Amino acid sequence: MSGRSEVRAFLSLGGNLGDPRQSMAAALRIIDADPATRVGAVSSLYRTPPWGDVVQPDFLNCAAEVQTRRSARDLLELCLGAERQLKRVRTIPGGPRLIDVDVLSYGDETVREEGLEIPHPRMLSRAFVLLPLREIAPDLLLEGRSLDAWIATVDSDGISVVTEGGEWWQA
Ligand code: PH2
Ligand code: MG
Ligand code: MG
Repeated sequence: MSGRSEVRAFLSLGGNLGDPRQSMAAALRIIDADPATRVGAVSSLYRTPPWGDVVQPDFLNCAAEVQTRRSARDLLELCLGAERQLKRVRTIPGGPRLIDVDVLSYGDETVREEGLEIPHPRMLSRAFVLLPLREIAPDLLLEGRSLDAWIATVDSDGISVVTEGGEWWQA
């Protein structure tokens, strides 16, 4: 792993049970403590209405940039390990959760494997992913279009910033 050069990846974090701010901060600290990965820019913390068909509380969401020498699969494992360490239990698909850490992109690679799809297949239709991501990567192109262009196609109603700036996760 040490021979591999660094790749810039983007993560989406969220949660709507317990203390999601603490869980998201703890997840980012776990990821940053990995010897092959460091957390770069982190977005403000956003409150977002639940997306999808499950009736559930509002979420907190953010986006984070990481630089990593892990492969895409190993980066996902790091994120899932952080979820496990924070005692995430998987119940209803798309339902309430303490913490969710998704890999949105990994360099400019496309991966379509069992359990690992990068870019994340549903990110382009989700304002709770796109708004935080634009804050830290305003020039990122997804499928050749800017985040501004994608955001113009989604419903951003009800989304607000609860903690401005990218420092909220640091101890
Ligand atoms: N995650 C989901 C389902 N719905 N809605 C919001 N606002 N934020 C999320 O992180 C979220 C969701 C499943 O991953
Ligand atoms: Mg998710
Ligand atoms: Mg997930």
